[in-house]
Amino acid sequence: MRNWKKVLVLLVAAMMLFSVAAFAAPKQWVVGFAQLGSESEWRTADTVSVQNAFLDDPSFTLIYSDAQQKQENQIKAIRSFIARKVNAILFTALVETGYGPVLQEAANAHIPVVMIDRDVAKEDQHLRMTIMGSDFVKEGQKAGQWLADYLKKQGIDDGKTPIDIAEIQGTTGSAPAIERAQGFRDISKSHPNWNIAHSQDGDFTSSGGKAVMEAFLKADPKIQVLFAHNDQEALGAIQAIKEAGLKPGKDIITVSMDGVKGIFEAMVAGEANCTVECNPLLGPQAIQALTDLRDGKKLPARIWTIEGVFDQSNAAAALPTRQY
Ligand code: GYE
Repeated sequence: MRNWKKVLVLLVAAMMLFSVAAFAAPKQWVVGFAQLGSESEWRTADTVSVQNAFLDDPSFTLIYSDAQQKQENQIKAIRSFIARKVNAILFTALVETGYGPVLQEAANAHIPVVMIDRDVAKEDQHLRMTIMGSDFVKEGQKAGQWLADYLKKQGIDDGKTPIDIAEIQGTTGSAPAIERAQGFRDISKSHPNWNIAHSQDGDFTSSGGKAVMEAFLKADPKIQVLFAHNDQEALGAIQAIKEAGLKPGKDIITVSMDGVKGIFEAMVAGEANCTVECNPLLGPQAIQALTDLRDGKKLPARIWTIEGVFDQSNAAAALPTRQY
């Protein structure tokens, strides 16, 4: 009889422990990530950051999809996530428009969509939970402000003589291309002698940047400044400038965005002038947002990333600490 009681007590204790453990263990979530492609060092760092954050948290399983910079592939990927009844979708929109119907399908299936890096257009933003990433308008303004300060310090800009600027834009219709262009113009409009003489899409790639810069240089030998929407395009353009027999960083001043290692090396070599940081290491933020969502917490409408500006004055010191 006594033994019976002991067994019973032990059994009840074990059951209690088990139920506490079952209660404490987070619910397993499957999350689909509709990434847009692998067009730049930045994108690779971003993808790896998300994948590593998922590996670090076994309560989440990641289904990863690379759309190879094609919108229709992204739409297909999101539809397949819905069909698989994932718990949530992480989504980086290649361009801002054209995702309304598929986002509506996710909403109808009660699958929350969390944007990471590039957002969708205003009219579709009610169909996603939140957006995490950079302030692209501010990045454009930082680039313009750096340029204004630099030209002044170098005695290049007297406020009257025209300054010929070439702009290599990011993928047409994408949030960073639209907003970086806008931010830069917020600053350039108070410099009437700045002339954005050329502006073309380099698709955020090095080969795109090189081809666009080659065409610019053929058409116009007076270009003094290159403003590229990402470092990858700037690195391609630097190549084109060198091949044209000019010195990048001297004959043509460069300013671009991201802060990838390649541009730091170019700055240290004197071949690039400035990069405005855009942090791709969004994985931990993504996991945090998904955890909050799973716990039933309300997500903030916008999760910002904090970033700096680097030029030849601090590039060498910062290079060893760069993580991407
Ligand atoms: O600047 C660029 C990438 O969306 C912020 O996309 C991102 C941009 C980044 O290809 O390198």
